[in-house]
Amino acid sequence: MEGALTARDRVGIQDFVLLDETTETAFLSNLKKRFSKDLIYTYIGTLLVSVNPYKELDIYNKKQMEIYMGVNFFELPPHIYALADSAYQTMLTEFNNHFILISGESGAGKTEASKKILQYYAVSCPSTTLLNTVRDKMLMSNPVLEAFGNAKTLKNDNSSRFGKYMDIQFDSQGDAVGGHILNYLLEKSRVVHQNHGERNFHIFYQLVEGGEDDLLHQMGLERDCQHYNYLTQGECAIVSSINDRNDWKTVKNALQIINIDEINTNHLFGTVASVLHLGNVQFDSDSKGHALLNNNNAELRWVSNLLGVDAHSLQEGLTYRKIEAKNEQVLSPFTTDHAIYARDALAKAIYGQTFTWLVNKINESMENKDNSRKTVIGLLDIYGFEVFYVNSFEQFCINYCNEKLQQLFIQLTLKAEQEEYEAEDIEWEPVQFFNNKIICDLVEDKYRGIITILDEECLRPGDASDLTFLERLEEKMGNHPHFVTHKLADKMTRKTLERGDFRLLHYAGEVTYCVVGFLDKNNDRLYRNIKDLIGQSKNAIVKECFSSTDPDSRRRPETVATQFKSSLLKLTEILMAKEAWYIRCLKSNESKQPGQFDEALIRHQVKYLGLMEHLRVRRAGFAYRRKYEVFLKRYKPLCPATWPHWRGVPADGVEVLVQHLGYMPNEYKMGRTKIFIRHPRTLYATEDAYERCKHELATRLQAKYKGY
Ligand code: AOV
Ligand code: MG
Repeated sequence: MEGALTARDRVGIQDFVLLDETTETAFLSNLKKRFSKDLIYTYIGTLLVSVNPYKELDIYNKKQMEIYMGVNFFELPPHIYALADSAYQTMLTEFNNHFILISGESGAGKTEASKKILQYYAVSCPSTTLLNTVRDKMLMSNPVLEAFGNAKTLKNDNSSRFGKYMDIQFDSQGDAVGGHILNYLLEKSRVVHQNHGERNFHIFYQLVEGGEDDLLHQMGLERDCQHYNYLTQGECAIVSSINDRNDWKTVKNALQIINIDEINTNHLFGTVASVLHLGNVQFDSDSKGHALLNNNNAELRWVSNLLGVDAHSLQEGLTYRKIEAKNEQVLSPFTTDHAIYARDALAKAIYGQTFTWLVNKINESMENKDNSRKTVIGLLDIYGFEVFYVNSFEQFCINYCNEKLQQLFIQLTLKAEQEEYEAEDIEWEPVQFFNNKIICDLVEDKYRGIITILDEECLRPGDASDLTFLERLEEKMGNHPHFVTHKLADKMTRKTLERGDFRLLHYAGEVTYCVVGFLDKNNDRLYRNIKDLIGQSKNAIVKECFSSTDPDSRRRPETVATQFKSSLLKLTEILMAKEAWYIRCLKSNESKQPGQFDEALIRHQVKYLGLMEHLRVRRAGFAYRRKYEVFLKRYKPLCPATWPHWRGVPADGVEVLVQHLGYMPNEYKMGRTKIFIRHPRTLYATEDAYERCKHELATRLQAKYKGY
C-alpha cells in the first residue's frame, strides 16, 4: 500500500529552518515543490522568501487579510501579510520603528510586494473617516509615481526607474496617520533615449493614448506615439501587458486624491507635453556646421508656449552658448551635435525636476502635522540589480545601490548575529559567507573608489574624456580582484572586453560597463542661459523647479554619483536605527512566464542573496533573545520562586524560572547578558502561559475586591 502523503510531502516545508538537510539541492527542491502548488512564500525564520509567480493568485483579498490580523507569525502558512502584521504588532507592543527591506533583481516582485504591504495596512489598521483620506493618499501615490517613474525595460514591463523609501507613520493607537517618501536617482536618460525593446516612462504613452481630445488639442499633441522621437526609439510603444488608456484614467483620478488641483494638473501635463515637443525639435546646419533653428519652427513654438517662455530666447538658448568674458557676454554658436545635446539636457532636466516636484506634492498631501509621538514602518523598494547587453552609468548606479543593500543585509544578519554569539560567549561554529564590502569600497572609497576617480575626471580641465577616465581606472584598479580591465579580461574570465569597457564582479554576477557617457551623465549640466530662461517660465511648476533662490547657485553642484552616494549613506543611517524585516524576492524565469521555475536561474539567486548562509546561521542559532532583566520582569509571575520578587542576580532568576517552566537543555542557552531561545514555539508557549496567568490574577483580584 502506498503510504498517505503527509502535508509536508505535498506542499513542502513552510520554514526552511525545519528542513532535514541544509543543502542547496534540498532548498531548491522545497522551493520548487511549493511553487508548483502556487505557494510562493516560504520562511527562513522571520525572513520571507517570495518567488514571482507571474500570474494573479487569489491570496490577496480582504478575507485573507483578516485571517492574518493579529495572529502569531508561525501559526499560519507563510504570507507577506504575516510579515507585515508581525512588524506592525511588534511596533505597537514595543513602540519602536521598523523597516521592511525588499530586495531581489529586476522583475523579481519588489514593487508588487511593497504595494501588497501598503494595501494590508490600509485595510487592517483601525480607521476613521479622517484617516481614510490619508490612507487613500498613500495608496494613490503609487499609480502616480509609477506613471512618472516606471517604464518597460527588457527585464520588466513595469520596472522602477527610481528608488523609493516610504515611511508609514502610526500613532499610539496603531492608526496610519501620515506618510513620507524619499526618492532616489531617477533614470532621466530614458526621457531622451531608450534601448531597443524598451519604452520611455509610462506617463508619455498614457497622455498620448488616453488624454482627452481637448487636452491633446490644447497642447498641440497628436494621438500617435509614432509621431514622437522620444517615444519611438525602442520600437515598442504598444505592450500587451499594459493598458495605457485605463492607466491614464487611474492616474488622473489619483492626482485629484493627492490634492493636485486642476491648474497644477494642467501645468503638469504641460511639462510632459513640452518634453515630447522638444524631442521633435530638429536642427539644420549652416555652411560652418553651426546649428540653425528657425524661431517660427512649429515644435519650438509649442515648447515655448507650454513652458511659458519666449520663443526667440529659447531658440537662442538651444543654438548658442553664452560666455561671460571681461564683463561682456559673447554668444558662441553650437554645432548641431551640441544643440541636440543642449535640447536633450533640457528635456531631462524638466522631466527630472517635475518628478521631484511631484514627490514633494505627494509628501505635502500625506503630511501629518500633529506633534504627538509616532512610530513608523519604512518600506524600501529600489530598482533591482540589472545586467543588459550594454550597461551604462545608470546600471552602474543601480547595481552599486544593490551592493549597498546587500551589505546592509549582511551587516544586520550574518555579521551582527554571529558577533553577538561571540560577545555573549555562546558556543558557535562560524558560518562562512562572502562579504561584499570589498565591492562597495571599490566603488565608493573616498580616496581610491571609482566614483572619486570619475569625479576627478569630471573636474579636470583639458583633455578629460570617458576614455581618460577608463585609463585612470585601469591604472588605479588594475589589480583589484573585482575589477577587470580589457587587458586582463581574457586571463580572468575568458570573456573578451571591448576597448571602452570595464567589468565589475558584483555580488550578484559580473557586469560589463561601457564608459561612453559616464562623464556627461555624472556632470548632468544644463547650460546657464537655458536654466535662467526657464527659471522665468509662466508654467508654475517649471518656475518653481528652476528659479533658484540659493545665492550659491553658481557654485559647482555635486556630481550625480556623489550625490547618490551620500543619499545612500543617509538611507543606511535611517535604516540602521530601525528594527529590520526582510523580504527576498526571486525571479522565477527570464521570459515572464506563469508557473515556470527556471532552476538554474533560481539557484543563482539563492546563492548570491546568501540565503543558504542565512539559513545555516538561523538553524544553528536562536530565534529569540532577551536581556535577563527584561525576560524576568515579564515572566516572573509564572514561578513561585521568582514571584513577586527575585532577590538574586537576574541570570540566576531566569535559570530558576525556565527550569520551572520545563525548558529542555537544548532549547535555550544562557549568554553573558541574555537568554537565547532556539525555537519561537518555546517562547510562544511561555507567552501563552503568561496570558493565562495574567487572566487568573485579574480574576482573583476581582473576586477579592468584589465585596468592597
Ligand atoms: P521589481 O520591482 O522587483 O523589478 P515587480 O514587482 O515590478 O518587479 O514585478 C514584475 C512583474 O512580475 C509584475 O508586473 C507582475 O506582473 C509580476 N509579479 C510580481 N509579483 C507578483 C505577485 N506576487 N503575484 C503576481 N504577479 C507578480 V525592478 O522595479 O525592474 O527591479 O527596477
Ligand atoms: Mg520595482
